[in-house]
Amino acid sequence: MAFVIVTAIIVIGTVLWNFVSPWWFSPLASNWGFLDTTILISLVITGIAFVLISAFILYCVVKFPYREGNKSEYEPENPALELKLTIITTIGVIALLAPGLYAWKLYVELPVDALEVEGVGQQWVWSYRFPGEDGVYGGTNGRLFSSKNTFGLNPDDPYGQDDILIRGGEVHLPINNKVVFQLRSKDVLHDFYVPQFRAKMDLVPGQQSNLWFEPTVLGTYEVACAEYCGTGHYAMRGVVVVDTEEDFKTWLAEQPTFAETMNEGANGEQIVQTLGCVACHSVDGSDGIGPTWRDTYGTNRALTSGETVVVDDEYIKTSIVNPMSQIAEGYAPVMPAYATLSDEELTAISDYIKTLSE
Ligand SMILES: [Cu+2]
Repeated sequence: MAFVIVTAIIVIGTVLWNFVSPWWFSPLASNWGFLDTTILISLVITGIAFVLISAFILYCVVKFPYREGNKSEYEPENPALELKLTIITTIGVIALLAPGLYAWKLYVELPVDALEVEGVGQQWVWSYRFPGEDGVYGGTNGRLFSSKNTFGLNPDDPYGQDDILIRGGEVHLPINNKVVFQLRSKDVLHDFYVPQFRAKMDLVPGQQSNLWFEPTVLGTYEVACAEYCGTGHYAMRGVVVVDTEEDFKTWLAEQPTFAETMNEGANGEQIVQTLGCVACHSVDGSDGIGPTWRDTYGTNRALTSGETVVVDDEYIKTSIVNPMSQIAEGYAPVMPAYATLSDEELTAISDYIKTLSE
């Protein structure tokens, strides 16, 4: 009897939890309400199956308890019952699958009249590219990636010159406008996910994946990488700001084109944002995967080798080019080497870190 009572409480509690739980969908801010409906249909169908099967088990426990001399009947075939169960199960499976397949069809059919944005993921930062005035993206090639040309754009491609580059992790989108994201990754698997938009897509190195949605509520939303991508995965965050059409246009006009970024001098703050250094090294003093940069220039640093060194230009530059040669005490040896940075760029980074100690 105790089994029946405890099981009944668990079943009733599980069902009730779905109604009182504080963990529900975040407020919807896109056209993908149908995805919520699909999840709810699955929840209701599996919920009904769960309750019915649990009730059947409890009924059997009560109705057929063990008694001396009782014997169970041997009944290997029961065509009528098998037919009934097959029909019910088939209807259940169809009801579970059909809404999902329909949603997937809508999801993978890209709208033609949409605004196009390219989303680029790398450990552990997001960046974006708009095709610019001509509406055509310039060609890219993985071999062209550098600390300056972080999108790997072909500098000789006329279509690429006006491409608008968003390097700081914050992208703006106009409200009530369909947006197609073309996603690519520079290193490992990532996943572009804004919970309020519901839409979600993997970024796969070496290929392009697509995602579309229509933002329907003004506001600021967090992009969270939803595919484990290394030590700094938790810090791979970005921001999507949904603007009015007018605000969006003003914002877009202020962003640099590819041609402009290729002509600009080395800017330390820009470089560390573009390379994603700030995912691990905070500028506000908080501790991260690596040491913070706030108020560290000129201080002493203990290394795992037992030595103590002064944080100066030399130490900073060596740490970037050859991080394994001097690991700070208390931190894991996980920093990638940035050996392709020019001396001008290294100096710019060091100068930037220096300004954080003044
Ligand atoms: Cu990631």
